[in-house]
Amino acid sequence: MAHRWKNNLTWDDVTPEAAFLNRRQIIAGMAAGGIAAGLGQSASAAEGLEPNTWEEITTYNNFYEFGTGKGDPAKYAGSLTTDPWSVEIDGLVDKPGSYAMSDIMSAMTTEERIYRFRCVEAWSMVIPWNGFELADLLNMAGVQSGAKYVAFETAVRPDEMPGVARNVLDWPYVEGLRLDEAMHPLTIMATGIYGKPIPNQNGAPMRLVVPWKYGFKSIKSIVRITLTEDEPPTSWNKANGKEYGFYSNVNPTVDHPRWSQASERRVGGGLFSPRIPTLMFNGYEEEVASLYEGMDLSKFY
Ligand SMILES: Nc1nc2c(c(=O)[nH]1)N[C@H]1C(S)=C(S)[C@@H](COP(=O)(O)O)O[C@H]1N2
Ligand SMILES: [Mo]
Repeated sequence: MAHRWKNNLTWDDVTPEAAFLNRRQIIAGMAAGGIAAGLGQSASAAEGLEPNTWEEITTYNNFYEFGTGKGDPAKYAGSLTTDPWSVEIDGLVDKPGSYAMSDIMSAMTTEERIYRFRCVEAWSMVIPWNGFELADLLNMAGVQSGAKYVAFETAVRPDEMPGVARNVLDWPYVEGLRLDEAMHPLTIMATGIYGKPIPNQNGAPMRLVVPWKYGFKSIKSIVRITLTEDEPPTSWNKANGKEYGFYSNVNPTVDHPRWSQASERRVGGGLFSPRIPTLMFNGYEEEVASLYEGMDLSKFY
């Protein structure tokens, strides 16, 4: 299933000519008046030039089960046993049960997806994931007609996760998507980065990636996937429902109560790099806007 999405950056985008262009000039040009003239296009081209380094992607993380510091996951997640691993797929599916990760990997075809990744805290990266479409996994289990949502759950292992001793969140970390969001071709289960197995701090052996939503929707180290009729609870919404909604679509026009979401800091951009404008649906508007037709996005934040 090798879809080529217009906004799915690939290594083909990294041309010598493009690399020659001065990124700051491109961004300054956009700010000076390029916004109306197809910013999405030029922005994705300009940003696509610089996937973040392996070092940046694997040492600046949010994975509170291992601590709340950005460096904690890289320090402590090595202790997580990720092999063997199994994922319970249950609820409204034809074939509920415990699926061994090794069986999932042999059934799925992985491909590379270079996606923008935008944390609600207003930092961002460009990450070359390897993975497969969540739809393929859900279809393997057989989604029943009554299913409207998909709930996800992360492992809780106090012995291996020093962060769960503190009640910064209710454990396990849980997340959810509407079924159409889960089945969207941009939604993937990531099992690798830069062609290598995904490191524990990034959510080994399998984590969700929903590139048009804030990063906290992309739940890590998944042990359970449940098809439900009702909207499932989600960790950050439970912790602070005024600040974090169920949808959490990247939206530069809907600010977080405590900070602006209009721009973001690209990790690794350097001390003097300008903040870059945040794009509607993180730059995937053309692909996903129709999912939210008629919805008030400031209400369903
Ligand atoms: N289980 C679990 N999943 C999680 C988190 C977490 O704390 N626990 N943090 C989320 C947040 S806030 C972000 S921004 C991303 C960070 O992914 P990364 O470390 O691979 O960049 O993971 C998300 N998934
Ligand atoms: Mo985040």
